[in-house]
Amino acid sequence: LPLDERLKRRVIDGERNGLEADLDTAMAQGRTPLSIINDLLLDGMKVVGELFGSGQMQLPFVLQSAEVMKTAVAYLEPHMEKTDDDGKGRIVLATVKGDVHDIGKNLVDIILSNNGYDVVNIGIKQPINAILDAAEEHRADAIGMSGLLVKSTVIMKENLAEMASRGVAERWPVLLGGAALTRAYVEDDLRSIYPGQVHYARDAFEGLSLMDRVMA
Ligand code: B1M
Repeated sequence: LPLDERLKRRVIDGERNGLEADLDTAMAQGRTPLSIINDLLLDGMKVVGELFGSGQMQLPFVLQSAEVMKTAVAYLEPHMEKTDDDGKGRIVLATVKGDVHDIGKNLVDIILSNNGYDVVNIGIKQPINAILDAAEEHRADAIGMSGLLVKSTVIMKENLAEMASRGVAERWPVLLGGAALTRAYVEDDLRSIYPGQVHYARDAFEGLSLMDRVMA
């Protein structure tokens, strides 16, 4: 297979042997780490999602695909461009309660960290109390919640309602992202229950531009 196709295939097949060598070759050929992730590896992940969703792929294989994705991102990360900016603001990032998906959240972490933000990534399955405690403790300027399950979109709504009832909505602008969310749900439904700022980020780059806007 041609290199691009092979890298995509590695994610679909969960094949790690020789992954680093292929990543090196792709970079040597002039592909940026971000283009490898966005244009090749995430394409493979999309196929995995489709195969899993239609019952053609079982969970242990999805896990292997996720491992390839994580290994690749960790390998590429030191090669990514970083700005010299520093101290642009601090964000607490979490995957919401009940949800283990963290590849997207961790990409958001990398993109924000590489672009001058201080990211406090508290991990997966985080209840709202833990998120707010971390935001308080680290004096965060914003909170980012990720979640991929449909159930997580409901949890996000509950979290915002909780923040509103505690009167902390003005303190923390919230960024939301994840495959099950839609812009309309965030901007029409969630904004109406949250007296502070709440924004939908389609991907990690929109997350970055939103942070830039929030901190301006
Ligand atoms: Co899961 N899973 N999974 N899974 N999994 C989905 C989400 C699913 C859509 C697959 C499917 O059925 N087609 C489906 C959800 C269906 C639904 O809710 N309606 C699903 C399911 C059902 C499940 C389990 C319930 C399966 C089971 O146990 N029977 C289980 C859930 C367990 C739980 O959470 N309690 C489960 C488990 C897993 C694995 C552990 C095997 C693995 C996760 C490994 C890991 O993350 N460490 C996994 C995977 C890999 C997927 C798919 C195939 C791929 C997800 C992924 O990493 N995508 C996924 C299919 C899909 O998403 N369509 C699926 C790549 C990643 C970069 O994209 O996270 O969307 P994403 O991030 C994007 C944007 O969304 C955005 O930026 C990123 C791009 O730049 N973004 C943000 C995300 N968060 C953001 C936050 C921001 C800003 C932007 O600011 C704060």
